[in-house]
Amino acid sequence: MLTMEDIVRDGHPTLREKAKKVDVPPSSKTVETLQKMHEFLVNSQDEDTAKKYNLRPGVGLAAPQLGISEQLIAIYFHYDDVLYNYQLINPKIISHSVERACLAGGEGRLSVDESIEGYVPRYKRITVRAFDENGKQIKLRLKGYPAIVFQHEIDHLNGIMFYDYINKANPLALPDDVTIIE
Ligand code: UDB
Repeated sequence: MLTMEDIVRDGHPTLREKAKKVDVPPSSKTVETLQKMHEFLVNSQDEDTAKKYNLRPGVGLAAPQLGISEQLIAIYFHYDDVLYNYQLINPKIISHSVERACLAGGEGRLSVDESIEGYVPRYKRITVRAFDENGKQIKLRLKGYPAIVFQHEIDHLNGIMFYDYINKANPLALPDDVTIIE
């Protein structure tokens, strides 16, 4: 199983690279990597397992966070009684709203130990095209918190960090018309 030791720290070069596209249908190696990423998220949200291995409860993980420069993400969380459980290959935002949204408490990241304060404005609604772990093409429409999690993970595939979006002069400055998600 993966633990925090498998997650690269901020400053690791892979986090700033553009991750490579992955072959579809996926190789058994790719399927295995996705499965491990999924398992890490599930373990991290299980109280006993998280305590035992000192895991921070994660909602999403991107392959570059494991030092693997490939376009793979895993997502696992419940929101509004809906389970968002995805293992995606080559995910891409194909359209988005003009409207923005951000989390009231800002964003953290598994690769960043210390907390970095500030609003991270993102698109309020996105449409994502990707392949699932079976190599089937899928299209997802997301809004609000789920849209933010997907944008956070897809950014990792493009070498982008959440703190790149924070207004350096005034981290709590907000552009107009941004919905704040509590
Ligand atoms: C996370 N977890 O996984 F609202 F039970 C964060 C970390 C960085 C704190 C581990 C998280 O937000 N968990 C969470 C949130 C809840 C309720 C709950 C657990 N990520 C994903 C990540 O680092 N991927 O690269 C950071 C999130 C910040 C906003 C979107 C993703």
